[in-house]
Amino acid sequence: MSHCLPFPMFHPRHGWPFLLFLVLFPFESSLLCGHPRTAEAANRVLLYPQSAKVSSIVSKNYRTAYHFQPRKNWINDPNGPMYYKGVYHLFYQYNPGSVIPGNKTWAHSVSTDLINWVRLQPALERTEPYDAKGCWSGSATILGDGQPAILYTGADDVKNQAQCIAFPSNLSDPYLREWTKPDSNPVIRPVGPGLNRSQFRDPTTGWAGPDGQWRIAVGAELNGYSAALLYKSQDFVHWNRVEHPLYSSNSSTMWECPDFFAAIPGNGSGLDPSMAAPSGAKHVLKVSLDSCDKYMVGVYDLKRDEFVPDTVLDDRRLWPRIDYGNYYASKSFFDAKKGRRIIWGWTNESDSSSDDSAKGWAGIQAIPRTIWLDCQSKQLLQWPVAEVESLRRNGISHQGIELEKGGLFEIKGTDTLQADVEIDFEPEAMDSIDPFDPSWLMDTEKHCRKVDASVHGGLGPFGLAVLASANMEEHTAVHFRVYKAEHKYMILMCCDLRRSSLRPGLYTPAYGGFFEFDLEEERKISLRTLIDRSAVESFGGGGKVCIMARVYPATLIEDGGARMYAFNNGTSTVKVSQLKAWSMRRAHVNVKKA
Ligand code: DQQ
Repeated sequence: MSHCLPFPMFHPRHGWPFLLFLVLFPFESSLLCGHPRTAEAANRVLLYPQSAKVSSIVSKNYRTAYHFQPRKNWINDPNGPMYYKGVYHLFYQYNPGSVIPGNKTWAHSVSTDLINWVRLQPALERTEPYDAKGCWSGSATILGDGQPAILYTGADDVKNQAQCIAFPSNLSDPYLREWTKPDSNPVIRPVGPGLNRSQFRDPTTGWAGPDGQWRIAVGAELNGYSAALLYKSQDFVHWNRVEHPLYSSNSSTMWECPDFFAAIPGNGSGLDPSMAAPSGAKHVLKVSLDSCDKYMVGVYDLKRDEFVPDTVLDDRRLWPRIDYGNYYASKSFFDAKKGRRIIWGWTNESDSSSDDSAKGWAGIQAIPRTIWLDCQSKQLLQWPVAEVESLRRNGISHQGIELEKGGLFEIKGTDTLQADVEIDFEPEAMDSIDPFDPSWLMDTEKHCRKVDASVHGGLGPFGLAVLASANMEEHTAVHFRVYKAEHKYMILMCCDLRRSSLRPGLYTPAYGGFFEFDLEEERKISLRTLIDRSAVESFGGGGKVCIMARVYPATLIEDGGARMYAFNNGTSTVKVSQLKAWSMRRAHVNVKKA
C-alpha cells in the first residue's frame, strides 16, 4: 500500500479518482471549549454552551438552508450513520415534542447523496423498562452477513445506563423503516467493579478482531476516571467485558461518544471496520468531553487488545480537536459506496433557549465531512463531502489580488447568506513573521481574543469577513495569523464571533486552533468557508483546523443584505492567488416524509 502520494488515488479534496442542564457540576470552565464563564453564568456551568436569556428573535432567516436539521424541535447527537443498499442513513437524538432536550428518541432520515434528506418515522422510541428514560446515543454496525445492527444506550428509571441492541424488522426495505428490540436486551448491563452505572454509554460501531470476534468500546466512568471499555462478542448479541479498557485516562472523569477507527496515513480512503486493518494502519480514538471532540492517534496493539496513543498528553487542553468551534458528539462511519470515512457532528444553537422556543427548532448537524489521517500520522484532516458541491451555482473566480496592510476586497456576485468560498492566501514576504509562544496552545481562544482581526500583526491577520453589515459594525471574521516557531511555522486560525451580531447578550466566543504548516514548501494557506445563514463552517490549511460556528446577526433579520470580504490586517502584503465563491442552493432537508 503506498502512502503519502502527493495526490492519493482517492483524495477527498480533489474528488474521486439549552440552555441545558444547569448543573452545578465541578467542571473547570476554562476546559470547556469556547465557553468563558460569563457574568450571567458565573454560578453555573452550561453543558452545551449557549447564551443566557436574550431578547427572543423569531426570524426564518436564521434557519439553515443546506445543513441537516429536522423540521422542528430539539436535535442533538448524530447516531448510527451508515450506508445500506444504496441509501445513507442518519439517526439522531431528537425530542419530538419540544425545543429543549427530553424524550430521547432516535429520529431517522435517509438520503442518496448525504445532502438531500427524507424523514422517516422514528427508529427507536422509549418503549421498554430498560429505555424508559430514553434511547440515548449509539452506533450502527454492518454485520458479516450484511445485516445492520444498532447498539444504543438505554437509560432506565433508576439511572442505570445499559447497552441495547436493535435489528431491522425488514431487511429488504433499503429505508430500514422499522426496528425491533429483541428480548435479550439489555445486552450489556452496567456491572463490574469501579463502574459508575449512570456514566456508561454511547457504544461504538463494532470492529472485527484477529480472532474473528466483534469488539466495541463504550464510554464510561471507571474508578472515577474516563474509560473506553472494551467488549467482545462472537454473535454481536452476547458480550463479555475485556478485563482492561481499550484505553483510559485519569485526565477527566467520563468520555461520551467514543469513536474508534483505523486509517492509513496519507490515504484518503477509509477502512471497513468489519475487515482486519492492513499493516501500516494507525488507529484513532475520538472522545467527547469538555463540550468538544478530541482525539488521539496511535496503534492498536492486537496482542494486548489495547489502544496505545503515539503521544500521551497529560493536559487534555492540548489534545487535538476534531473541530475547534461548536461541534460535539461526532460519529464517523465507513462509506462502502465511495470507500471513504465520513464524520457527522452536532452543532447546538448558541442563541438562547427562549430564542429556540421562538424559532421552534434547536440544533443542526455540521456538513458531513470526509475524514482521513495525514502523512505523518499526526493529525486528522477533514473536508466537506464532495456532494455538497452539487449545491453550488453562480460561481465567481478571481486571481492575484494584492492585499496590503488594511486591504479589503469585497466578494460580489454570489449570495452572501448561502455561499461556499475557497481562498488561497500567499504571503509576499516572510520577513516580518512574529515569534510563536507554545503557552498559547493551552488556551487558543484566549489568544484569538487577543489577536483580534483588527490588530495588526506581522504576517496576518488575513482572512474572510462574512455576514457583514455595510459599515462592518457586524461581521464574523475567519482569519489566520502566521508565527515562526523553532524549525517550523505555526498558523493560528480563528473564527471570531465577538462582532457577529449587534444583538446584546449573545454567546459570542472567538474560537481558535493552531496547525503546523510548511510555509516555505507549500506557500499557500487555504481557507474554505461554508456560509449557511446562522452557520459558518470553516476549514483551514486543507482541513487541518476546522471551526464550526453559529451566528445570529441582526443584518440577517433586517434586510438579508450581508456582505463578504477578503481582508489583510498584517504588516506584510498577502496575495489572494485564487478566490472562488459560489451561491449555494437550498437542499431538500427533511421536507418530505417517506
Ligand atoms: N448525548 C446523549 C448521550 C451522550 C450525550 C443523550 C452527548 O448518550 O453521552 O442525548 O451529547
